[in-house]
Amino acid sequence: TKSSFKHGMHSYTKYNTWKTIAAWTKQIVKKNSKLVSRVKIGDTAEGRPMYLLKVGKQSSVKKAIFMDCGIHAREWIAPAFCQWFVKEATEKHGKDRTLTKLLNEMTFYVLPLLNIDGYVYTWTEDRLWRKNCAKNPGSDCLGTDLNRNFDAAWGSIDSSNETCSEVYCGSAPESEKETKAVSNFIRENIHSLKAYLSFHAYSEMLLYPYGYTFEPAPTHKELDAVAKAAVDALETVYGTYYTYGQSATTIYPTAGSSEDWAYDKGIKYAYTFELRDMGEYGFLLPEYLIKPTCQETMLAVKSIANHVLRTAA
Ligand code: 0X9
Ligand code: ZN
Repeated sequence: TKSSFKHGMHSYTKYNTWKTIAAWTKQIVKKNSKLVSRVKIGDTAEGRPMYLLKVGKQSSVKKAIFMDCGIHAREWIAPAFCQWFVKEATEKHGKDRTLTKLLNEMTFYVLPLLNIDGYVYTWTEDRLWRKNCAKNPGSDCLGTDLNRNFDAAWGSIDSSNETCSEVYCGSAPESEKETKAVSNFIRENIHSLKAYLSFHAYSEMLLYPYGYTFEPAPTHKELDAVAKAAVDALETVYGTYYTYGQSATTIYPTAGSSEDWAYDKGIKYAYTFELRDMGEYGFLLPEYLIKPTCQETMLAVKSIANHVLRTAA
């Protein structure tokens, strides 16, 4: 078609450019208007539109799950998963029992690419770029680590005030347009939101709050049980071994993450996924591994969503 010629052909088993992903968000709505709609939640520092896909059978207020992919620019498998999730929803609604029930009774807000400017930069300038690309006044170094910029113990642990650092936390909580857009959307929809899932790579881990303190979260027992069930489901597909646990102790302590912030806003089921692999390819996960990674991750997401549907008030 004309649009695939202009933007490059979209593929679920390849890494897509932002242009292709943006065109895809429009196409998928056009082809599945009963199940998917598109909302612009803001603009990036460089002025690109941030598109969020609302996925699920349209009806009045339902329990909702928010998913962010690609906070970190170089973690390409994360946006690939968000696209895969929407594909599965549109192809399997009415066919897969579990997914149909979930989509009928819940809304999934899928942000396929949070850090768009950074992602574009990984295609054009530096494949291993992590932060966004906002200019830092008085500095030659670009960017803030958006997963240090949320208003959760901001600036305390594993964050830097140095603009050139990979974990620069920004000039203030939510100083970045991308963080602000997500936080505003969450605040506006807080009453329906029951879960927040943040997708990263790599390490094969499922993490829950807190990252900013070694104190266990008040509901850590339930968070742990739900994580265990999700990881067990994931492992049934290819036997991929995931570890799970509190962020601060399982990976390392970090302040200002989206997961901790969402949890402190009262979103009970807040998780960070570190997708494949274990470091063999790391951020450069080859395209032939997109499909198995997404297939197994689907089972974990469905497991968490099922739990949310059954239990969250
Ligand atoms: O450092 C991060 O932001 C995440 N790891 S990554 O390698 N993808 O950069 C881990 C975040 C874990 N979540 C919390 N600490 N809350
Ligand atoms: Zn990351």
